[in-house]
Amino acid sequence: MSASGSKSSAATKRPAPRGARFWLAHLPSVLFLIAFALFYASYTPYRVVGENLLPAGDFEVDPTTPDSPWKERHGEKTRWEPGAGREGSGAIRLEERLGWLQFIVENPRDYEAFVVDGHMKADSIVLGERHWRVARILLFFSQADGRARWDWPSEVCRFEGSVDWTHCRTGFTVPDFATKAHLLLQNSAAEGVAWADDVKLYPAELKGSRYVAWTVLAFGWLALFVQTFVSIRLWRRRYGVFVIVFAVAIVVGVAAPANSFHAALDVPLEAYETVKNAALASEEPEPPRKAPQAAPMPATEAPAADTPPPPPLTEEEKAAREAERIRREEEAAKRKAEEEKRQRDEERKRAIEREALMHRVQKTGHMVLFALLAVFCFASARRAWISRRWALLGTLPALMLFAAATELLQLLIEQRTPRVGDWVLDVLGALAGLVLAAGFHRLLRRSTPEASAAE
Ligand SMILES: [Ca+2]
Repeated sequence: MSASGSKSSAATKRPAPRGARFWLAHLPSVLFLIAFALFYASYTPYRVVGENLLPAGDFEVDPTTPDSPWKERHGEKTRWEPGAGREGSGAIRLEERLGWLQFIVENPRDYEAFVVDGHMKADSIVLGERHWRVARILLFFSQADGRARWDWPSEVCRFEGSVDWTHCRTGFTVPDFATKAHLLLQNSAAEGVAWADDVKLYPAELKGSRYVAWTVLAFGWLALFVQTFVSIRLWRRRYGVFVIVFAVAIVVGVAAPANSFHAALDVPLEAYETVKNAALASEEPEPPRKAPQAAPMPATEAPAADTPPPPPLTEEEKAAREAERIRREEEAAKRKAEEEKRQRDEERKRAIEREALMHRVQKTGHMVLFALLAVFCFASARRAWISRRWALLGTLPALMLFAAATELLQLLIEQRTPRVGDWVLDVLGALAGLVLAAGFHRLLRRSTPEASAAE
């Protein structure tokens, strides 16, 4: 079929059967991808190499006492419930809006990887205003300055609605930046209660067989798409170059480590901050300078300067001044601490906002790229004299397959995780592009009669 594909201008009169044959020829690749996905569903690249590191993860003793190795901050939201756990044992109860319990590993770099194993039960969990505001088990890493790094995979499992005890198990490679690992049981949902029980944290290593799995996938990928591109000589077709450009853009977007998005997003955000701060500085005539000036020259001494030679200070006066000085210093220190806390809170808020923004940018960008890819696939298929029906029937499954393959490709990238939800978004984007392209095509055909005569 590659021979007939290259002579598209000569063979203008045979639309539908070729479309069918074209997609049938790809059946083996499709089957391969499905088989690989099924295999990978039961495969993990992590091997447990040691004993459970978590003390009292079965919650048979209260983990919220001050001497417990577990830490929690939102006291009343995090409660030990004997009898609420699996098979009538004890469990930890986490209530809506930030009930959480944390265990910190102080030396994560001693391990190559971790495997988190645990159980969670949820009752009427309602998603909050952010995509992560649900009931979850997490393992996240923080760096030397104490900041948590959300650009590294962290989610073990998440729960919405009501579910009975559910088992989750996920592996995480320890990143180079990690100075601490945090195992977190969290309920930050808008509403609902969650329980966690039998939580374990195992030291692990990466299996050598993961390279075999990755190589097989990489070959399948090449077979599926590069072979297609070459066999139909996509680059020589009208709009074919656009198809290639957008397909490559999507693959690069998927393959790029998540923190490169953070870095890319930092540039405009920092520029915005700089401009905003500069604008604020020029509007306000140096307000912060007044406060430090007032501190060394207390206002209470001002009237004393008017009276002629000041009498020598009595002991009481000296003591009073000294007390006053200490009081001022303490006040200044308190103000400074408050200011620092405010700045830290602000920084954290900004980091959360930025994470949310990055999430939206990434998802929207992906959908837009798939819509554009769909438009040019449709245009290119039409140009190759595949009928409109086949252009639609052929392009949509091809795009769905491409989307699935890009999700699978994320298995090869340590910091990315394939998600069905992402695939659905991609397909929605492609669908929107196809509807647009087909609608536009129909409009064009109505306005140019010779085009419809060629049908
Ligand atoms: Ca238990």
